[in-house]
Amino acid sequence: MADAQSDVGLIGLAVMGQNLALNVAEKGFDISVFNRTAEKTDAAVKRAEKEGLAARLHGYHELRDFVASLKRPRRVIILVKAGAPVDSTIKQLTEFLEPGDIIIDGGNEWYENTERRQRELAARGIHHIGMGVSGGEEGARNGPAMMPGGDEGAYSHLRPIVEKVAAQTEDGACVTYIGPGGAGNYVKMVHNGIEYGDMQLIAEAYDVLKTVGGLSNEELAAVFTDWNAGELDSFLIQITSIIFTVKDELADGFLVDKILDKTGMKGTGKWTIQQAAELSVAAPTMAAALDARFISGLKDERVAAEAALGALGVQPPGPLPGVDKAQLVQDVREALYAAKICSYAQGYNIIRAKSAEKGWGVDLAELGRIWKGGCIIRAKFLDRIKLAYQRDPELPNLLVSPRFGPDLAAKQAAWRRVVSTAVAAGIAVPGITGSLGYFDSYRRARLPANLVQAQRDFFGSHTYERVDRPGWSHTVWDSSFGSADSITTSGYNN
Ligand code: 2AM
Repeated sequence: MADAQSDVGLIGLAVMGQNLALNVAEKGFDISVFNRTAEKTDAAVKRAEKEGLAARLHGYHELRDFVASLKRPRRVIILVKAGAPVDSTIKQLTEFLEPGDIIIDGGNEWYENTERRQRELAARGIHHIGMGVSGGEEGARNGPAMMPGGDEGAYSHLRPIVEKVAAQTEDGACVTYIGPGGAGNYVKMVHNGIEYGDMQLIAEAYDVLKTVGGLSNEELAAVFTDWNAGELDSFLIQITSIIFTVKDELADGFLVDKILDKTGMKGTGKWTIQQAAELSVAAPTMAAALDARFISGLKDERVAAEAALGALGVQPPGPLPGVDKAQLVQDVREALYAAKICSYAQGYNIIRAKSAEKGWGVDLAELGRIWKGGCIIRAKFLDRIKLAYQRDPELPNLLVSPRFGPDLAAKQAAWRRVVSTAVAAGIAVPGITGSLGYFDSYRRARLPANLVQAQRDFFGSHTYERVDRPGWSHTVWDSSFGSADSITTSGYNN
């Protein structure tokens, strides 16, 4: 194929890349594809033939030919492993690119790597867009949510393609320009942190219903199916309801019960919590989800601890006698929803803080809109988040939005009952509890932080502010602990 004719190119033909390439072809664009290992290119071409898309998907074994097949400005999506493989792919690719061409990295890349590449490539007139893609393999094939960040002018060349390739909702395509620099990767990272939180909250709900309520898998499937018809309507609740119905093919029983209780992870959740700490933004629900994954990894230690502490009378949790199952199911549903609102509030506040620090101008309402479809956290309630930020773009916290405050007020009794029940039964619900602690801290005008300030001043002369007069004070709380000679001094500046 000598004539430049493809609308877009894609490098990296693992499953996500193959699926995205087929999706692009299906939407009526010509796409050239390339992979380091040629067999995957051939496999992608074979799949395109099978799916009736061979006329639009063109495989290349040489990078030079691949680039030559693209219309200018060339748009090349790369979906290779994040980190060094992206650098080496860009290095090889840029040998054949020209000023004005656009590289789009669709991987889960650390945002600062994207910003470094943007600077390096800008020196050669090449644009680089970091575009988070969510939706898993199925989303890539049928319509993911996409979060592109970088030069807005370069994005305008990409927009007609991604707006067709993205998932579609009644509210438009699940893609929007996120902001300059690494904003797109950053928002995708927090999306994944929110996803960690959602999955942990659902797992805790499952644990309480199963362990305290004694619900069978059939009952759990019915409960989650019912929940998915209401305010909890979401992809993760839906797939959870299906998981409970799947029988084990190798033995009797359900597959879910045969799966080892050790959670894997790839890093975006950890990055989110590191960022929360960097920005001094509280994110206890997502942090609980991350901690839960760490502890889940200690399977052998947990088995030994259960035996050792069991011998001392610390018994594993079990069903509570006389529990009202219907009430428990209703309470857990409300607790899950309330806890989820708090988790999203944390995620949105991380993005808000970073956007302010970097001057990205991220539109939080738009994130609610594009996450309504395609991505793993897609959920009905994201529409309400969109409306909350449309109504007040400066909203300090979703908890005080007129859209969510009343929900939290209405659900707090059930939420507290679930936490009490779980704690009494000895079931860890750190996500649901973390959310409640977040709510209970944020909603109080006065916290016990006055005592912490007193302690800091006592042992470190860190000074404190008073509630009744301006300025900073220091007190010698007990002269036997220090040598300062004045009792109170003002004007400290810590
Ligand atoms: P491969 O098929 O040749 O291994 C996911 O691993 C994708 O990233 C695959 O398409 C893989 O190509 C690609 N990939 C991983 N490391 C790479 C590298 N250093 N250079 C180019 N592509 C790489």
